[in-house]
Amino acid sequence: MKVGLVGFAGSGKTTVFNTMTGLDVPTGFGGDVRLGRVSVPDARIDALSRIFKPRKTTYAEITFCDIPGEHGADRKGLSRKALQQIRDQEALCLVLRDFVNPALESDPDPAADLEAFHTECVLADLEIVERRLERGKKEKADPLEMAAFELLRATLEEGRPVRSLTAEPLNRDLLRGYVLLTDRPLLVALNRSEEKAAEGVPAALATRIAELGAGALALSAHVEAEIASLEPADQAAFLEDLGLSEPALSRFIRTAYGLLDLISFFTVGEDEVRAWTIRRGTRARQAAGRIHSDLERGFIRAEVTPYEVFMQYGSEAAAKEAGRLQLEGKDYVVADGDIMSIRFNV
Ligand SMILES: Nc1nc2c(ncn2[C@@H]2O[C@H](COP(=O)(O)OP(=O)(O)OP(=O)(O)O)[C@@H](O)[C@H]2O)c(=O)[nH]1
Ligand SMILES: [Mg+2]
Repeated sequence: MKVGLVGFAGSGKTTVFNTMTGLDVPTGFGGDVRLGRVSVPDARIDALSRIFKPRKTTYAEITFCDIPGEHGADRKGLSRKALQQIRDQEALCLVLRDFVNPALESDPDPAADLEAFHTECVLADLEIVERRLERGKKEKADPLEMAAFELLRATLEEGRPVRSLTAEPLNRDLLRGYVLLTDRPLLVALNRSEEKAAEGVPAALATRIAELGAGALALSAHVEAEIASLEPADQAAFLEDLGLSEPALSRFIRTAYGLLDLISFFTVGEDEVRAWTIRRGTRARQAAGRIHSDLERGFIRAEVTPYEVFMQYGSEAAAKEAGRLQLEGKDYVVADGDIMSIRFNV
């Protein structure tokens, strides 16, 4: 599950990446593509951990990929290499610069950068779509597939992202094997100067981002880096001074996690309180397989206590007494926040 940090040179991607991962990749222009695993902050895991006082607490994780922006050119075009790096990602976080970067001549213009990035992605997708249509004509390809690609072409020619098409007009099964950038989930992070750290995304920009079917949030990478470097006790006071309730980074990571359609189920006990990552819609038996293949193979049933129910009764035993423990079979669709015990036999 890879989330790519993308955007133009000097927008603050590496600064965000370092702060999230605790790594120390050099900032400033260029560099290599870097991967870093990031814990997904989850207040539910914190609460469960306070109750069980386990030896180990494990959060869900996602991988972020820091992709260097391109330099040297005034034009905002993306090279083949950059496009390939971006295509490797399952979801995209576009970091827009909204601070004065002394190393860059141009003033910040996040709205223009958003349009430039979107246009690049539309053009890259159009190229793929047109090539498929052309080849399809020669091959007498499946008419349903060709109709889907015609729809893609019309959508892209209007400058609209493929992600704006719902499953009803567009059957994505027909697009297997094609990577369309404007169909990737997109989160736009407005990287603001320190003074504007607590201000949200300006209305006009927020509207445009919503139009593109993307999520939006504002942060100041410098401020986030500073927060991360403080002792936990000092963090709260610093956040309060800034008028923030939590680090924007926590929200950023959680939003990226949700963007991938990922949810967590939990296992609890004195040894470990742990979040496990699954795609929304995963059934109990496959979910058990995330923990161990034996649990999937020998699956008998899952004992499920939804997080809210657990907190209401204070323990699995009390929830069970109240008749709120769910006994579920292999086809049960696991919900976000389910606390699970798997019964199995191998
Ligand atoms: N004032 C201010 N400067 C920032 C902020 N975020 C990043 N910078 C600075 O901007 C410069 C570029 O930041 P990077 O994180 O390297 O940017 P990048 O997007 O990774 O750049 P490339 O990898 O070259 O595309 C560095 O000097 C950072 O210190 C911010 O929120 N405020
Ligand atoms: Mg960088």
